[in-house]
Amino acid sequence: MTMERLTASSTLPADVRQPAYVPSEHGCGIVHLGLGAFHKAHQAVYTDDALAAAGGDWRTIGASLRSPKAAEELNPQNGLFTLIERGVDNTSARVIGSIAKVIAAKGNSEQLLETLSDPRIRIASLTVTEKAYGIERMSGGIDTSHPAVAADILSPDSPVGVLGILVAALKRRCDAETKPFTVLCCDNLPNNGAFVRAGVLEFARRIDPALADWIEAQVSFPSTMVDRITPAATQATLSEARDLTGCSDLAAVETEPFSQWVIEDDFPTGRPAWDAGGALFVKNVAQYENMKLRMLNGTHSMLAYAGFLSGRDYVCDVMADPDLAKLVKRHIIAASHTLDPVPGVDLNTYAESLLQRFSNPNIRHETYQIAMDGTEKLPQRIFEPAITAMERGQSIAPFAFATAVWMRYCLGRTDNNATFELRDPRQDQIEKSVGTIKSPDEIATRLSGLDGFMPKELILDQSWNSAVSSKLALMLDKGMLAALHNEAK
Ligand code: CS2
Repeated sequence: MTMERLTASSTLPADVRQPAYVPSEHGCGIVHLGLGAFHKAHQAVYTDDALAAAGGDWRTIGASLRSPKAAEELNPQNGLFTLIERGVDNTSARVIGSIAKVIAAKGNSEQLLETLSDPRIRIASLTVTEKAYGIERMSGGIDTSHPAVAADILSPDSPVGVLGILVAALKRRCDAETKPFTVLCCDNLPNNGAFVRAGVLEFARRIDPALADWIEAQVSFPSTMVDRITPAATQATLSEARDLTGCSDLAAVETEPFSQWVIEDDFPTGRPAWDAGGALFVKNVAQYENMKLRMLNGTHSMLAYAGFLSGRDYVCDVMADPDLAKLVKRHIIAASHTLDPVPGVDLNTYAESLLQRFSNPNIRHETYQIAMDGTEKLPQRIFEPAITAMERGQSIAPFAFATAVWMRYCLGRTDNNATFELRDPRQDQIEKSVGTIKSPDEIATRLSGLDGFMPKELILDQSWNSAVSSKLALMLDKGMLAALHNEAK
């Protein structure tokens, strides 16, 4: 028997929480670019809470720039989807009503631009991943070799990339003399608001300097720290959603109970009452962002490479391995020592909560998923804290180890010579630079030298280089398990 799709007219079991408002009675105030599992498990939930608590025309129109999948999954369901929360001891399901619809914008951004031109849209939020922006990390300038940036400079009126779409939409708002939307970056990047602002301004200046001046004066780009561990949805997610709701839901997602959102409160044209869902509005997000990037994400990247290369498929398997668990703890503590105090947060308690979150056996978070896009992640997660550790005279070993294990991963084969895809935007450059080279020193030198990747402070430091290459050498000589055991001693 085929089960009915989840829609606004589905009757749901009493233990499935439903929107405490009538979704169709609320207009849209947000466009979200990059509508994937993370948005559904995070911002969409805060907006659902805000609509329930304070009402308002704040539903979200999603857009996906890469694949039509999100639109195909959500539009036939009136934007509704099931959020499965998996704690250590219990699982619960909740249907979220904050998404109105999704626009599939790949290859045709006109509908999205029209939507963004509507003055009722007051926020354009983003979770497009680090690599989608086309902004150079070190200089903060736009990367004209990024395919979308290059294409959009040539055809700014029919943009395909993030910067091009934001600038073309803001141009329409400026031309129509309507107030702009606030740009809310929710990607895991330090000072993410200022980062996107710099990219948008430079892109705009290239095509229309007067527009750049208008954006500079009118548009706000608050920074945010977002956190919720959300593995990619699988068939198991969808079948559990069926069991829990009695409906077929192709858009279901699963996530952990923990959730955090810290936002710089700078929304000249208003915002939902996200604080009703527990979001924290602050003046300065930087300390929170660094805490999360260095302690959570930095450790994640280290454990993803170390775990994947030693045959651990999931983060919870990593935590069940005594050597790896020790290295995880060591990394979290070392990262915490590179931070300045974070208002209202006890870093030891935060460290403890990370260990528990990583150990949750019901969250099947693949190490291979986290390993993706290393060149986009290591600078802020590993290199920045490594420099601070160096300046403060603290041990650099945990950061050198994380770097070495990423380099080992870049060779694209396990100890048993099984090959795998790196899944990194600079995969070709990585493969070319390491080729068939065998010497660990040479591999380390070449990967450290990838253009614009590792900061000079590290490249020029003798003790850093020898720590990285000796750790890599051990992995290559003795194999991953022995190297991990040695590192964890
Ligand atoms: C992870 C993050 O895939 C990754 O790189 O480190 O997606 C992480 O799970 C989230 O930032 C948690 O909030």
